[in-house]
Amino acid sequence: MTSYPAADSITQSRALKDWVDECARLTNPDRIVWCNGSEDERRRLTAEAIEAGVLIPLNQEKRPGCYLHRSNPNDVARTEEVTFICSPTRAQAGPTNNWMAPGEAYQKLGALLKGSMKGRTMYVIPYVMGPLGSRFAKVGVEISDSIYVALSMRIMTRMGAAALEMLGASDDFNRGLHCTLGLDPQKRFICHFPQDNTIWSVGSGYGGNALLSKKCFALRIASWLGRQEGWLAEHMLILGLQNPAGETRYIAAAFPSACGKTNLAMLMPPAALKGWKVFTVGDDIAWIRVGPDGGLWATNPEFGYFGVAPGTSMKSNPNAMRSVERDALFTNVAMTADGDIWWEGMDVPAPAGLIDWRGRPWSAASGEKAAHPNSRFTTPMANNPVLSPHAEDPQGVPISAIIFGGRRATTMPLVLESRDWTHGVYMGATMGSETTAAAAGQVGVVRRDPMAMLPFCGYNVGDYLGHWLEMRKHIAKPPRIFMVNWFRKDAAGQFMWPGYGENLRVLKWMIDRIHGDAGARDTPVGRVPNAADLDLTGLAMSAAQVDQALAIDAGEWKNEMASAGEFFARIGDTLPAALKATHGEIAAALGVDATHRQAG
Ligand code: GTP
Ligand code: SPV
Ligand code: MN
Repeated sequence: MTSYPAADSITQSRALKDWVDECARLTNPDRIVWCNGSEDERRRLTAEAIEAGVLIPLNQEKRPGCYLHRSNPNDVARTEEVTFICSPTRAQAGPTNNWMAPGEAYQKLGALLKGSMKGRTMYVIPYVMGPLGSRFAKVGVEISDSIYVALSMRIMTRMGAAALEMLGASDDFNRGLHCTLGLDPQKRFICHFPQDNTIWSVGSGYGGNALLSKKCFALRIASWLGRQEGWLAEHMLILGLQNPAGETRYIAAAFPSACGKTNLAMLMPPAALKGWKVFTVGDDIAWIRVGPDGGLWATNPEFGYFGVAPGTSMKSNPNAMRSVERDALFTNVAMTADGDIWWEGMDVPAPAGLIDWRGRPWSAASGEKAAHPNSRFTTPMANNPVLSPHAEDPQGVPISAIIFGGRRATTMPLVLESRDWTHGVYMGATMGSETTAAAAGQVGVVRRDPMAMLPFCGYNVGDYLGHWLEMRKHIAKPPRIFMVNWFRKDAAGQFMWPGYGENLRVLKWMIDRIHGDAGARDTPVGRVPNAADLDLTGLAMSAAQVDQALAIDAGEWKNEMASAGEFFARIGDTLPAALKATHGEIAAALGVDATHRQAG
């Protein structure tokens, strides 16, 4: 097998060279290509991907540098049931993760990987997560036989020479080995070895399964590193909110997959709220540390966005639409007759001659979606017209508020403020949300998704919640914690709240609660504004309608408490006592039994 260029001319890390050799001996590729992240390399790989039918050029006049990828129809979302945490013991993975013994996993996947790259190219993809030169930053190297992965990684991460420079002669890097294995669902396993800083992923080419920098490293492995090292790796967007006086405050928000992070991070303020601006620091992942001032500081470890396409329009998220005007990869969207893109909820009628996400002619009469519900765009964050000037700040940004939020048709009010850190952690810990198309399986089922990390926590969830509580001791100036729900529905099944840009009104209330004098009423489950406490200037909704979105329904909360209680029981021994106590106090205040589901 040949290597371009020779490893010795590229890296001083003996450990890296040895590991690449080891992977090559196992998988037996025809050639090894070390990626350097250059523009020349992008052109070359793109041409090869087009030649191989992996990428389809879009209309280069309308969308310069943009390409379409159609995935195997059996490989369109993360697959949680074949995702494993391979810690030494089952207890370390905890009750919410699939566990496989490390020896068994290495053996099982090793057998699948044996000779698996014969006839193929092995890409060695070094990357940095976090701003260059930052104490937050970490190096990873992904080895993959997928040219789509290589091209995506150069958008999503700081890929190539910069990573090898940061690594130097060190052996401290995440080792990610990925092989597509013909995309056979029977051979699909995503295995994490936190104790070895290693990920082995086989049988899938899909985003979160295959771009190992993202959920695998920056959340599952990093959450575990964060516990060892005293910081937090979270499934959170980070935004800067600038008021008319020009002061900017930063907010981090955790919502489950396909529940609104990218949209909130790029929010376009409503015209009626003059002088307010939102800037994006990150749209999916936050690495958070205690800063020298005793507050929490956050960075976005990524370099691009892997965003949900359907529902994105010039009306709902104009900044996202502008971010995909050039140099974007689209996966599983529909293609127009003139080589442009289209998806449901783009707010332009489906043009004639549309080709669906599988490459077949589409007609509205088919009753099928033209774009896959989990179709996505991959685009450099530099394309974002409202990218924060601090998005690459090595120090990160100081966090004033943390938000947890789910997709809930009932129960959860538009916004809820916690009483203190422990109550806020309780809110995050008991969060529920309806499942979405971002993961394979049934859509629309409410499940407990603590801190939006259920599929992404790399260790025992009880210990994870304990780590959140423990962090408080090191934070002299803790951010305030809130809960939101943009997705509550009325009796007719319509969203009660218009969402998107209008969500700014809720963020403004939060900042006014922290730094100003906005009002709220106390309830057993937290503090809630009355409609009169929110700035509703220019909003086409009556105060009564807003109050409906803010209502706390005792009957709904009885079920909510029971469901949270069941989840806590499932966590078992490792559940922190303080959270159990908070649960009991709230249940008592609501006058309900804390452990058993109520009839009706
Ligand atoms: P991941 O990338 O999977 O982590 O998703 P995400 O949390 O970034 O979700 P995203 O912002 O892409 O939104 C997912 C879907 O929710 C899209 O179809 C959006 O149009 C829709 N959505 C986002 N914000 C709102 C909102 O405020 N109200 C309503 N009704 N829908 C929203
Ligand atoms: C999510 O599912 O939360 C995503 C997409 O952000 S993926 O990268 O596939 O995890
Ligand atoms: Mn996500």
